[in-house]
Amino acid sequence: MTKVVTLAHYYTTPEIQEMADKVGDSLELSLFARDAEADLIVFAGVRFMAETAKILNPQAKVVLPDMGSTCSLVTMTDISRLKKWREEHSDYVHVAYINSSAEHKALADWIVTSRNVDDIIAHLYEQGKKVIYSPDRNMGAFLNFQYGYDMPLWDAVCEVHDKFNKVALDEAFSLVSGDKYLIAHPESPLPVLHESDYIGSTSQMLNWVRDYNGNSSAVIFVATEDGILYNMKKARPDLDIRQAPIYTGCKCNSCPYMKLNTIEAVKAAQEGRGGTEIDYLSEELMKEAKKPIDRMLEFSE
Ligand code: CIZ
Ligand code: SF4
Repeated sequence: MTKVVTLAHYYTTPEIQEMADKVGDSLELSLFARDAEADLIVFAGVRFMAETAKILNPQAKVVLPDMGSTCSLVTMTDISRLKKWREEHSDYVHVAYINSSAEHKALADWIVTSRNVDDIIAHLYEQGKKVIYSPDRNMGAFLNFQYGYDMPLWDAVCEVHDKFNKVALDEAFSLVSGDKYLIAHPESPLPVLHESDYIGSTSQMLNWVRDYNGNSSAVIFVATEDGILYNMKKARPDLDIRQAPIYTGCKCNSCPYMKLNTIEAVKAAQEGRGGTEIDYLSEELMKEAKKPIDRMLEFSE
């Protein structure tokens, strides 16, 4: 019998999360995939995550339910331009966010996630290194601001987080008379991060909500993809947790790529009659892409 393991990212719909053996953020799911004893891993997330899973567990058959599940951080990054940028900064250490293609990772010295990026870059600066950061411009701008770095940044954004804005937030805040909090993912623009009470990865934001022990009538606004609200509300049904607004009537804090993981597409992948196998990465590419990931894991684990 084929042993199937289904992984779902927090940004998929509640129905998809219910179909999964494990729900998590991109790093947690990749590590789970690495250690999974499965014949088939169905990765209900986006393509760069399924590629990372394949790089970490090349023996496994990894299937993405819908190959359209890309990410704007990937599609906004032209690899030949990135190569040139890397060459122009040959005396720098290239740190790349895990939200990047396998080709992108192969051009990096370190991979980071939103959970370990602060510590890894601080470690490099302590060693007197100069650092370039790709692909997320918002995250890079935040790190430069927060720590006084001057890292040259690649110019790509998450099309979901980049839409959060201070005007809509201020309007929403003005309608709440009592206590209010904003928690945000660092892929959000700097003016939004300046307004935030807490900035963290998806799992860290979830933990913040879980552990919240302030005024129980406070409103908690969340600036990240809307899928996570399901887990937050499940963890703390007693709290008033709301999506941070983008602009009136807009539901655009939903990632269109994550939402391609429909019930039908995931079911078809689980039954071996649908989805696309991640089998297009050459051994050489996987080897090169794995080096900066291993460096991160050695540092963080
Ligand atoms: O924006 C994303 O895709 C994120 C935050 C993924 C993750 O789990 O780190
Ligand atoms: Fe990419 Fe943004 Fe979607 Fe995450 S939420 S997969 S960063 S487009």
